[in-house]
Amino acid sequence: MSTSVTVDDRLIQTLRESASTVFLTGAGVSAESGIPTFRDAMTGLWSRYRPEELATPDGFERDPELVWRWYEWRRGIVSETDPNPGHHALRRMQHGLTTSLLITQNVDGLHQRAGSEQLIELHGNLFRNLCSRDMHPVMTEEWVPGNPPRCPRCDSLVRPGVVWFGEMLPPDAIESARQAAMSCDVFFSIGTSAQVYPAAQLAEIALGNGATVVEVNPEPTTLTRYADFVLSSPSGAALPEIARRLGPN
Ligand code: BJW
Repeated sequence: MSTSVTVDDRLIQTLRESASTVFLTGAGVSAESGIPTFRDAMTGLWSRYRPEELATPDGFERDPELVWRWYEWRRGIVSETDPNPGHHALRRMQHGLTTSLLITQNVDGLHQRAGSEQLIELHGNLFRNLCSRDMHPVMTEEWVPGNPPRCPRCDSLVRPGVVWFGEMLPPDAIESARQAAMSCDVFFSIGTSAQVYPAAQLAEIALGNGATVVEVNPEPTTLTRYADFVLSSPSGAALPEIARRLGPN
């Protein structure tokens, strides 16, 4: 990545002194792997597809095949990508910090593939499936591509294991994320438009509890004016530079 990024010395010092650091990531972190974001004006998924048709329980009830095929298409995109320098830098930064937690809204599994460990997935994972009746996990091997399969236990339709609009986030995940945001010294908001709740509330919680808030995003968001440090660069450039400045690990 050739973009040059300047990282404030005070941010590096604050990070070195931080007893607990939280990283919240969104779709922008995976953009440089070639995965479309949701809300970017020209390239985001929601500029081409209607969220209420594809990412709601009602949409799935109306047209399960359409929804299933859309998720199959997205699984295909993700399967052909790799973690980018931003994902790898996050893993290195986590190894170098005293205590840290990575909270992601992403469903692509790229943080895990980059080797990140202390990780919470708030919105599920594209590569898991659930029974649409009682949401128990269903293994994925036996169906014809393109059609939503049936649950082997109860014959209900199988659905993607992601959190749609109007659905609750996994209670343990959001509770742990809130606790971490409440008690951290430094909170990073990386590659997210900060528009979707309750994930967007985490930065507000951290701010309210006096954490140093850092935003990494080439575009301004509603959080920008409240952040202590803003790196207006792609995460694939900014995060490796922060990791480099923090030192070898
Ligand atoms: C870069 C970059 C680079 C680009 N480097 N950066 C009315 C009806 C129903 C619900 C609601 C309602 N009003 C409010 C709600 C609540 C709703 C909500 O927040 N809606 C708002 C949109 C208004 N939330 C929910 O429904 C949540 N559940 C809930 O609240 O339960 C309680 C409840 C129950 C019943 C009723 C009401 C409340 C669930 C939210 C689930 C979100 N699901 C999705 C889809 C997941 C599955 C899938 O992938 O298909 O999650 S939506 C989508 O948005 C996805 C993302 O995780 C999420 C956040 O998006 P993100 O990551 O911020 O991406 P973008 O595209 O928005 O931003 C990318 C950013 O990257 C941009 O800023 C770029 O500039 C930047 N960028 N390149 C760094 N290289």
